[in-house]
Amino acid sequence: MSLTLHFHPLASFCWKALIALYENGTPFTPNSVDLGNPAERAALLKLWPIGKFPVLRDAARNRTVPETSIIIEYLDRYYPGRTKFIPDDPELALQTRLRDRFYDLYVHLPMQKIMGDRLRSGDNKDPHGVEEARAQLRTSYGMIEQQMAGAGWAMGDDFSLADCAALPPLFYGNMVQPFGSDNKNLTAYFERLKARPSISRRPSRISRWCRNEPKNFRLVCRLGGNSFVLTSGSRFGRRLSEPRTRMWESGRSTA
Ligand SMILES: N[C@@H](CCC(=O)N[C@@H](CS)C(=O)NCC(=O)O)C(=O)O
Repeated sequence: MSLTLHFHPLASFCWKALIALYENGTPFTPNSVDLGNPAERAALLKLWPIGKFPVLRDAARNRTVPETSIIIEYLDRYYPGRTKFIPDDPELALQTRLRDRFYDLYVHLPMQKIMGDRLRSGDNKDPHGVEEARAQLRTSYGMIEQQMAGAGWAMGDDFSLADCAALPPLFYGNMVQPFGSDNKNLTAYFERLKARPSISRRPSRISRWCRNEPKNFRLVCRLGGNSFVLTSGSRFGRRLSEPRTRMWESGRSTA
């Protein structure tokens, strides 16, 4: 198998790439990266010194591809399938990329800001930044409400890159800044996304964590024979000083 995805099964941006791979049944080897393991972290940094995942490695073409939007465009070009993530029509392609940017920059990043702040210790909290992020999410939800006035996908009839980008931040976003009663179209779109087979394959047990707003939590998720544990002691917020070593814990599962 030529493709390897270096990722973590609970990381929201990793879901975006996974959705694209599952969507077309593209064969790949999953390599879950435990950032708390110095050797695994060093291996990821060697591939992509920025140190963020997912990263796609294509042995057949000797290419290392970081950044989810680029990974999905790469898959579209070199490993095409039934779902075409970026339309051929240049104008539609531009609009699709714009929606993708919208979801990454104006839904995903503010969601990460709020989520990350919850896990920071008292001294390091950033209430002003969190309030800005909440305001951004409310604005973005309002825009999606207008965009999704009809049924269907972000770009209309065809599932695309924009939908891959939409699900992960909406999933966590709804948890940290719940959709309002005036977000009916957004809520309906979110339900359609969750029902899509490529999406319902993501780690199922995570929904349990989401229902119980995590202050003290322990989330266990199984994927491909590995079990992963995320606890309230794993602090996103300390990640600038000592963080990566604490973010995720993983271990072999016998189940
Ligand atoms: N722009 C990147 C964002 C990737 C990203 O933020 N990944 C997060 C996981 S959701 C990560 O690597 N976090 C670990 C860290 O920052 O140490 C993309 O689209 O791939």
